[in-house]
Amino acid sequence: MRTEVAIIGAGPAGLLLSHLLAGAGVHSVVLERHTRDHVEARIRAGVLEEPAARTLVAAGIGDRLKREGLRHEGIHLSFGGRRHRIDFAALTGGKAVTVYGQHEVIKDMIAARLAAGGEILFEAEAIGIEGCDGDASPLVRYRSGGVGHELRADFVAGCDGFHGISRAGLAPGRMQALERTYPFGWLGILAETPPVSDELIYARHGDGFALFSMRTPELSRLYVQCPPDDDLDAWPDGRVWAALRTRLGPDTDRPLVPGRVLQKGITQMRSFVVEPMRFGRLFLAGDAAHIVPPTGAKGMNLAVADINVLARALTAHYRDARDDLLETYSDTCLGRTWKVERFSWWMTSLLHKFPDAGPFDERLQRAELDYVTNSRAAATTLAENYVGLAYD
Ligand code: FAS
Ligand code: PHB
Repeated sequence: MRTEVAIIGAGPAGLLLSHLLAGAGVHSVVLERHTRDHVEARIRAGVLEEPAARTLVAAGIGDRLKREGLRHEGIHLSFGGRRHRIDFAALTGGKAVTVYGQHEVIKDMIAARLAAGGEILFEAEAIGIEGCDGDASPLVRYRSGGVGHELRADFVAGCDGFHGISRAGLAPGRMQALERTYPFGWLGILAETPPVSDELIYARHGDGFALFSMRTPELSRLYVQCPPDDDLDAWPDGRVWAALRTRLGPDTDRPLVPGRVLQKGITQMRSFVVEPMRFGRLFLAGDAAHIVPPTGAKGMNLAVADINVLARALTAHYRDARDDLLETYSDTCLGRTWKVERFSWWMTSLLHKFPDAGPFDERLQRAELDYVTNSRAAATTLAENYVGLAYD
C-alpha cells in the first residue's frame, strides 16, 4: 500500500492530522492497533483549551462540541476548607475552556474521517518503521488479521502515544529524553453523580490532592491522589467517596452523592519530553513525544497544538514545495511544550502532598496558594496558561 503520510495511532493527534491533511488534499492512512469500539470508549482527558477547541471547530469537527461541550469561565482552588475562584473570563479578556470528553472528540473525528472516505485501519498494529533517514520513501510494517503488511509513504507521523513503537524504535543516541516522575498517582473514577459544583474544583488537602470534574450534568469525573504503585483493590468505592468528601470539603455548591462508578483507574504522574521531535522523515507528535501530569489538563491539548504545526508544515511541503516549516517543526513544538510542561509541573507542585515534604515546604505551598488566589497578577498567569497560550 502507498500513501503520502503514514500515521501511526488513532488518538487525538493521529486523527486530527489525517483530517487536516485531507482538508488540504494530502492523502494519509491511519494505522490503529485497537478496534474502533475500544478507542471510542477509552476514558481520558476532559478539558479543551481555547486554541484547541477553536482548531476543531475551524476544521469542521466541532458541531457536537459546540452543542454539548460545557463552557467554563473559571475553576476553583480549594484549600483550608474554602474554595477560591479563578475567573478566567475577567483575567483573560473573556476566554474560557470547554469541558468535553476526549472519547467524544475521538468519536467525532472518526465519524468525520470515515464519512469523508478517510482510511483508518483498525486492529492494524505497526511493528516496524524503516528508511526514515534518506530521500527514499520510508516503510511501515504492520500486522492485521495475523498477516504482515507494508505501508510505503513519503513521511511517517508517530502519533502512537507514550508506549508506541515510533519513539521506541529510535536509536538511543539520536534523542534526549528528559523526565521527571512524581511520588504519587491519580485514582480516577467516572461516576453517575450530579456535579458538586458548576466548575472544576482542584483541592489541596492534608490527606492529598483531589479533583472534581465532569462530563455531563449527570456524569462526574473525580480524582484523588494516591501512592504511585497503589492497587485498585485498595480503593473500594466506599473509600473513594470518603476520600473525595474529606478532601473536597464542605464548600461545594451541592453535596457529593455517591453514585454508580462506571470506570475506575490509576494514572501515573510524569513529565517527559523527547528532543528533537523529528528524525528525518519521521515526526513525533502528542504523547509519543511528551507527557504532562494531568493537573494542568494539557495532555490532549498539547497533542492538538503539535498537529496544528505538523499539518501546516506537511501542507506547505505538498502544496507550496516549501520545507522550511518541516525544518522548524521540532523547535516550534518544543517551545510550546516546555511552557506547558512548566505550567503542568507548577500546578502539580502547588496542589499535591509530597511524601517527603516537611513543614517548611507546606508553608511555602500554602503561601503560594494564598498568593495565587489574592494577587491579580498571579491569578492571571494561571488563567492564561489554563485557557491556553496562543498558537505561534
Ligand atoms: P494517544 O495515546 O491518545 O493515542 C495513541 C494511539 O496509538 C492509541 O489509540 C494506541 O492504541 C495507538 N497505538 C499505539 N501503538 C500502536 C502501534 N504500534 N500500532 C498502531 N497503533 C498504535 N490528559 C488530561 O488532560 N486529563 C486526563 O484525565 C487524562 N487522563 C489520561 C489517562 C490515561 C490512562 C492516559 C494514558 C492519558 C491521559 N491523559 C489525560 C493524557 C491524554 O489526554 C493524552 O495526552 C492524549 O491521549 C494524547 O493523545 P495522542 O498523542 O494522540 O496519544
Ligand atoms: C478531566 O476532566 O478528566 C480532567 C480535568 C482537569 C484535569 C485533569 C482531568 O486537570
